[in-house]
Amino acid sequence: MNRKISIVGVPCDYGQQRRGVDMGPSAIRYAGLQQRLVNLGFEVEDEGNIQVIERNAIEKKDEKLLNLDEVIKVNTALAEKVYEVVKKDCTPLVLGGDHSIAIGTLAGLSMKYKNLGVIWFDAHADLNTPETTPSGNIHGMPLATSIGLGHKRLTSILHGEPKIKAKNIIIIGGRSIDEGERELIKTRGIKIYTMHEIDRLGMTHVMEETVNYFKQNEIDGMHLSLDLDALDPLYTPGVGTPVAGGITYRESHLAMEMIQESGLLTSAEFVEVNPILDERNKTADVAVALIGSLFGETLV
Ligand code: 4U7
Ligand code: MN
Ligand code: MN
Ligand code: MN
Repeated sequence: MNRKISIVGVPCDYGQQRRGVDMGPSAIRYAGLQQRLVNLGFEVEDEGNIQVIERNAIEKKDEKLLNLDEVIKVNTALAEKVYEVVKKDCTPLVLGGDHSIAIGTLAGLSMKYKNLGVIWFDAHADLNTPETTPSGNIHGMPLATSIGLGHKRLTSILHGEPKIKAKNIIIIGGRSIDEGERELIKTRGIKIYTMHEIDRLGMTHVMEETVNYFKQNEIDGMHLSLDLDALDPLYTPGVGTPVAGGITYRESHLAMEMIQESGLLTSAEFVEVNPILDERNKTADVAVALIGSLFGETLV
């Protein structure tokens, strides 16, 4: 990883029904993000926010995929921004926003990385398609979209090819997986460490296997997409779709530290922080602490 980080905020809440997650980027910045990275010796440029049109101004349409036009608009702009950032050899650090924004991040990254490894730290698999979605919420679809499955207008953002390969995805923390997602995990050979495997193997083993797997696949870059609902709601209550029985504070830090140690990381995004549902910015504080570990803070 190089020593230049570009922060990109995406105040988007169109991928799901609740308000609040649009304030995620502000909450994470307010928790001291930039200083934390500067203290680690990085040159940090805050690129500001991707422009998102005010939600109240939108008339509600009767559509299967909620706010499809707006999600496409935000993600197209984000994809172009991420591409711009990697072109100037900076490390993108994207702040959400709901998880639909991973569609744009991965589209942008795909312009540079042709064999990108993706760690999907999440309670959910985000592998729904318009056919399988139980909710119509696009934040449950970014992984499927990025392997080329889903609404044509979403899969063709920036270009029409799949943005990542199914075999280069590792989901960590899964504990709320829908039927259609289960099917895709099996048929497409997507790797997943559910809470059951994390309990049995321990996070150390899970992360060692993750790093070795990516090395075997000869990835040319590694992206971390971290949904704060991967952690137990005890530590990150400010998320829209909390699921009990999650990853602990220390386990998640250990995972970040081991990603840093691997030397493979080339980009990251932190999503789904919802300050309205939070307790005194606790979830944003955890996000910033995790980012600290991810970028090299050590305990001594
Ligand atoms: B998140 C869900 F049905 N699977 O598709 C869906 F359970 O980005 C939840 O991981 C998706 O927070 C959660 O709506 C999306 C549901
Ligand atoms: Mn998610
Ligand atoms: Mn989730
Ligand atoms: Mn969520």
